[in-house]
Amino acid sequence: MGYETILYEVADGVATITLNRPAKLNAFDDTMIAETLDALKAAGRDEAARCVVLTGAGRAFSSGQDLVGFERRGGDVSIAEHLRHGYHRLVRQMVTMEKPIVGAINGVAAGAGCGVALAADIRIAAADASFMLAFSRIGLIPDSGVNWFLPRIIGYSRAYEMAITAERVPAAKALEWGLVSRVVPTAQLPEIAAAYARQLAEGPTLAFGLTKRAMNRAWDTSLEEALAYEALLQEVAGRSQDNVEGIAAFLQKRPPRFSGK
Ligand code: LHQ
Repeated sequence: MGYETILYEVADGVATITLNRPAKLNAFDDTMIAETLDALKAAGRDEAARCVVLTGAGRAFSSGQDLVGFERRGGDVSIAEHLRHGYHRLVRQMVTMEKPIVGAINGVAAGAGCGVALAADIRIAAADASFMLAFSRIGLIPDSGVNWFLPRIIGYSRAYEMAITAERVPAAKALEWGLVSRVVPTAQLPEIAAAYARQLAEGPTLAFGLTKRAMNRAWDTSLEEALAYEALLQEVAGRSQDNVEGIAAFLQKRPPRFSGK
């Protein structure tokens, strides 16, 4: 696919999306927002893609909104409209697509770049990576879903402090706070994230997708509703080829060969 601002490839069951404006630390302009959304949708549709890796080229994951491009449009631009048409669709697509998304956080994730990193299901960070809610430095509030994701992941007080101080949270602290699952040597991040994603791509993709749906729904429901919904989805998982294969493999004492269906 002919993208200008991202790289997209599907190999070994993994769709890799690389934000690719390294001279601007992968700041999001309109094209990069649209292309990332398009690539996520393509990965969602592609049966050959059973896991997604989202990462950045160069030394940053993403520095958030491209402030140069944005500022040049003048004062009459509606930020709300920009958010609704851009980041909201991106973040919603990430949360609703029923395949695991691994954020390979290779460097700083700032502003909306942090929002996009938080919308991934699992984050693996390079030792040099950091997370920064840069918004307050320019007199804004967190957006692109940060207010929803971050307190849920690290708790309100840490999230609020990150927002009002705009200080960088380094990878080691992010690990301690549960913001990332693993920290790996920077040079090895692409290889480690790819190997991990390949392993996930061999899993029961349908069940992985339904799990994502069940957990995301459960944030906003009562226990009773969550129990009812998981029973409904388990009925679907229980009729999958992978459930038959998983049980057969267990009984035959061999590793399962999941098709994702
Ligand atoms: C950039 C950017 C950038 C353009 C680095 N844009 N060029 C939503 C809707 C509408 C409006 C506003 O916002 C939003 C959501 C948001 O995302 S708000 C938050 C926007 N992001 C920021 O405020 C972060 C701005 N960047 C920084 O604070 C620093 O660049 C960080 C801390 C990320 C990295 O610092 P350094 O490692 O020291 O790198 P640097 O500052 O030297 O940047 C390298 C180059 O990248 C530099 O260009 P140059 O031509 O001088 O080499 C920067 O101008 C450019 N760049 N971020 N967001």
